[in-house]
Amino acid sequence: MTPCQSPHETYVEKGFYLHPEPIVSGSLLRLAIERISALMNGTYDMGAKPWRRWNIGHPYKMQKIDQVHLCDRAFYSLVTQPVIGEWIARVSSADLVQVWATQLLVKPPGGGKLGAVGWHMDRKDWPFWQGEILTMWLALDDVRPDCGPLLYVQGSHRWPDIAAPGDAYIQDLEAQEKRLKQLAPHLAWREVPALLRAGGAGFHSADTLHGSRANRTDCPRIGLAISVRTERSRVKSGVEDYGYTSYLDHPSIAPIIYRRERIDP
Ligand SMILES: O=C(O)CCC(=O)C(=O)O
Repeated sequence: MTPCQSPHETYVEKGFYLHPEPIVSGSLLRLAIERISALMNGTYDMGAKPWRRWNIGHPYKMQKIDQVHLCDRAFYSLVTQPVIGEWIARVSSADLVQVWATQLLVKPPGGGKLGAVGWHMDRKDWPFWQGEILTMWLALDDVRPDCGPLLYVQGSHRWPDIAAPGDAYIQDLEAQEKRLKQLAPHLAWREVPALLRAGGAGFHSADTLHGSRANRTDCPRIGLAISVRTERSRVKSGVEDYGYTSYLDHPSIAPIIYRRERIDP
């Protein structure tokens, strides 16, 4: 970010924005972190189950809990903190921010490539949306260079379609990178890691190429992905949505976490 650039200008230019310093308080983070082992064990305190659990109990693969805000009060409270909505609105310059998906992401240490997430653009996985969709990746603990931080490819949100949207399930990032570079040798490849203090966040557009490598520390890397729509998004009809767009009228399944008040002249 050049000194006079706003978060929104940086986001528009690079396809992501990093806010390494805490946005939310340590006490809220601790409440959420303390709930993770119960969640992993299938204990939910809001009466609903997650929509999907991925690799729970696997020693090395990324463990994920989809729609964690529906099953746990601490996570619901975290996701709906006004400051989260305000930051997403600041970065995207949106008038309305509505959560439609959350994912608790725990990358265990020691698994090498098994913990990696391949280069991908989220829009490929979310064909049921058109327009503005973005994700805030909130660090629940410090994210250091060797723990397999989320990586963004700067400017990739402007790449033409030829440069393939990638695949999150491929774990050989070097091979993917080589292939992408062959497909589009003229495109600049500049990786930026989301190095964050606990409570800090990275914000990325659904069109920004991102992924993450192995966790080479002794501790899990823990994050919460909060995916939102703004007033500039539309649901594509006739496309399988796995339920994600069916609850947009439901205030707690898809909470609106920011609405800009317009004052009539
Ligand atoms: O946490 C990661 O390493 C990947 C997360 C991701 O792909 C996302 O939040 O869109």
